[in-house]
Amino acid sequence: MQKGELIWMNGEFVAWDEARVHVLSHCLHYGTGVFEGVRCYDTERGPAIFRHEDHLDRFRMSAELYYLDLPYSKLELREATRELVRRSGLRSCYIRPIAFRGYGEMGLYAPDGPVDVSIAAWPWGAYLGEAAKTNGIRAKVSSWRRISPDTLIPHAKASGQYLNSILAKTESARAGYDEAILLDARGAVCEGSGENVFIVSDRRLVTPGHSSSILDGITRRSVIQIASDLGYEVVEREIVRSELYLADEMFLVGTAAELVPVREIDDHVIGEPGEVTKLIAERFDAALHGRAPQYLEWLDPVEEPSRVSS
Ligand code: PPE
Repeated sequence: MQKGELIWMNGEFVAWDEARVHVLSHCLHYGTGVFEGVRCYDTERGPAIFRHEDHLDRFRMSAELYYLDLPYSKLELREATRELVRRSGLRSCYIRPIAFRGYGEMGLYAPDGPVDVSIAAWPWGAYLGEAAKTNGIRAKVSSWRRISPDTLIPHAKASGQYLNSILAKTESARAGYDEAILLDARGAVCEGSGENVFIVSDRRLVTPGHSSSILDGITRRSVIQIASDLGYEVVEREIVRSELYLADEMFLVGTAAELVPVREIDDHVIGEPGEVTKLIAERFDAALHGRAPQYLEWLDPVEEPSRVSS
C-alpha cells in the first residue's frame, strides 16, 4: 500500500510509521473491531469526503452491535477526519476509521478492555484495477456462503466478519477471477466480497434488500437514489443465481471499488458494460467529484466550515 503522512490515534496525530498497537490487543486475536471505508475526492471546493455522516452513523451502529463503546462523539470523529485530510495534504484519498478492543484484557468477554480508535488516510486507487471500471470484470459465485444473521451480523462492518470475505476472495482469485459473489445458505445472492450487487433486467434495476445478508452499503444507497432520479425503477428483492446469468447488465458497488461492471459471471457472458450501467456510473462519478448539483449535500468539503450536523 501507499503510505499516508499521519494517523489519528486516540485523539492525537502521530507519524504514519509510529501508529503501533500491542501484539496482545484483543482485536488482533478475536477480530473485535469495527471499521469504515470512506473516500475523499478532489472537487472544485477542495477535497471533499463522500457521505461522511452516513459512514460515521454506520460506524457507531457497528460499534454498538459489538458492544464497543466509542469514546468519541460523531462530531469529534468527523472533525478529526477533516483535520487529518487537511494535515495530510491529500486531494483525494481513502479513509479508514477503526475502533477496536485494545490491549488490557484477554479472554472473550473483555468488557473493561480499552476501545482504541484510529483514523488513517492514504492514496488508494481503483480497488479492482483501473481497467475494471471501463471493461468490466469476471466474477465467480463462491463456494463459501455469506455469513448469516444467526451466527454474525451481516449489517455490521466488523473486522472478524471479513474472514468470510477473505475466503471467498482468495478462492476466486486463485481460480483466476477478479471477484467473488456470495450466496446465502439458501442460495440467494447476497453481495461481492467487498461490494453490493445490482443487475439490470428489462431496464429495471434489481438488488438484494435488507432482509438479505448484505452490508447496507452507502454506495448502494447512492446508486438507488441516482437510478431513481434518472427514472429507472429499482426493485429491492431476493435474487437467485440464475438471474445473474440471464441479466442484461450487472455491476458491483462499494466505496473502495466505486462502480464496477461485471462482464462475465461463472463463465456466462453478460457482455461489455451496458447503457444503463454506463449512465449510472457517469452520474455517480459526477456526484463523487461535486459535478452534480443535486448531490452536493453528499459532500463534506474539508476546507470549508462544517455544516451543522445532527
Ligand atoms: N459489502 C461489503 C461486504 C463491503 O465490505 C462493502 C465495502 C460494501 C458491501 C459496500 O459498502 P459501501 O462502501 O458502504 O458502499 N467494503 C469496504 C472495504 C473493502 C476492503 O477491502 O477493505 C470498502 O469498499 O471500503
